[in-house]
Amino acid sequence: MMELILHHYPSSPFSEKIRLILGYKQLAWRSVIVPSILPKPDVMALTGGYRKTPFLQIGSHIYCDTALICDVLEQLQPRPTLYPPAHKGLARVVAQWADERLFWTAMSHNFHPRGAAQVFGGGAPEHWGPIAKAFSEDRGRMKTAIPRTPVPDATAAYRSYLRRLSSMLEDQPYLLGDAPCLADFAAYHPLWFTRTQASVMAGILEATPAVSAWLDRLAAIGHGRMEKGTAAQAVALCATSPDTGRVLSSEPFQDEHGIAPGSRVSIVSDSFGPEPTVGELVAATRLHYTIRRVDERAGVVHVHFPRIGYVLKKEET
Ligand SMILES: N[C@@H](CCC(=O)N[C@@H](CS)C(=O)NCC(=O)O)C(=O)O
Repeated sequence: MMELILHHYPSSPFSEKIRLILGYKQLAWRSVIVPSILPKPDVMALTGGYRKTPFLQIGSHIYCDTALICDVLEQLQPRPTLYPPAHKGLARVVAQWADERLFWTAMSHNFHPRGAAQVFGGGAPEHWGPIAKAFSEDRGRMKTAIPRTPVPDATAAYRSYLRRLSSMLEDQPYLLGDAPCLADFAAYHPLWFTRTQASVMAGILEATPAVSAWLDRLAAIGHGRMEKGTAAQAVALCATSPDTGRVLSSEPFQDEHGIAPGSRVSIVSDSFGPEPTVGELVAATRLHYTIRRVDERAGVVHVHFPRIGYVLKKEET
C-alpha cells in the first residue's frame, strides 16, 4: 500500500475523527502538521484552494473532506468496517448529523469565553486575546451558511444531544451495536474537543456517564502507527509520483450539471470554507468528483471531493 499522509493539526476535531479511524483500522500513516489559519501555502500547492483540515494525500492524489477520506480508508482496509451492512444507511445519516449539527452546537458551547481562553492558551486576556481575534477573523471569512447559535441555546441543545447519545448506549457499547462504526467516530470528535481542548467546559458531560464511558472506550483505540513528516517532503513526493495513489474508481461518469468531462470547473464547499479548487473535471461518479490540476511545485495533482456538501460549476476559460 502506498504511504498515507494525513495533513492535520493536533487540536482539529475532524482530524481526530480520522486519526482514530486510522487507529481502528490499524493503518500506518505519516503525519504532516498544517497551520490552523491562513496562509497555508503548502496546503494550497496540494489542494489548489481547499483549505479545510484534514485532507489525505496518497502519492499525487489528494482526498478532501473526512466523509470521502472514510470511503478511501474503507476501500484500502475493509476490516474492521466503518459501514456495518445492517446499518450502512443509518451510520451515514447519524454521521452527517454529528459532523454538522452536533459539531456546530458543541463548538458554540466550547467557545464560551471561558472555553475560548483555554483553547487559545489561557493566562491573561492580553496573551490569548490577539490569537483568538486572528482565529475568529479567519473563521469568520470561511462561514457562508453556518448557523451561529448563542452560547446558552447551544449549551441547552448540546445537553439534549448528549442525552440522545446516552439513550443509544443504554443496551450496547457503541451507538449502533457491539462495534464502533462511522457514526461513533463522527459523534466522538466534537465531544473529544470539549473534553480535551476546552476541558473547562466539560462539566456538561457529567450528566451522561454512559457517554463518558463510551468516549473512554473510543479513545483507547489510539491513533495507529504514525511517523512524522514535513509539508515540503509531502509536496516533493506529490511532484515525483505522477498519477499514483488513485483509490476510487472514476467510472461511470454521472452528469447532473450538463458539464462534460475535460471541462474547466471549480468545486467549493456549500457551507463552510468558500475557497474554490479549479481544474479539469476528470471524474464525477455517484459519490465523488475529481479535478486534475497542475501546480508549479506539486506537479500534476488529482484532487478528490465528495459530491454531498460540494458545488460544481463550469469556469469560463
Ligand atoms: N466537512 C469537512 C469539515 C472539516 C472542517 O471543518 N475542519 C475544520 C478543522 S476541524 C477546518 O477546516 N477549519 C479551518 C481550517 O483548519 O483551516 C470534513 O468532514 O472534513
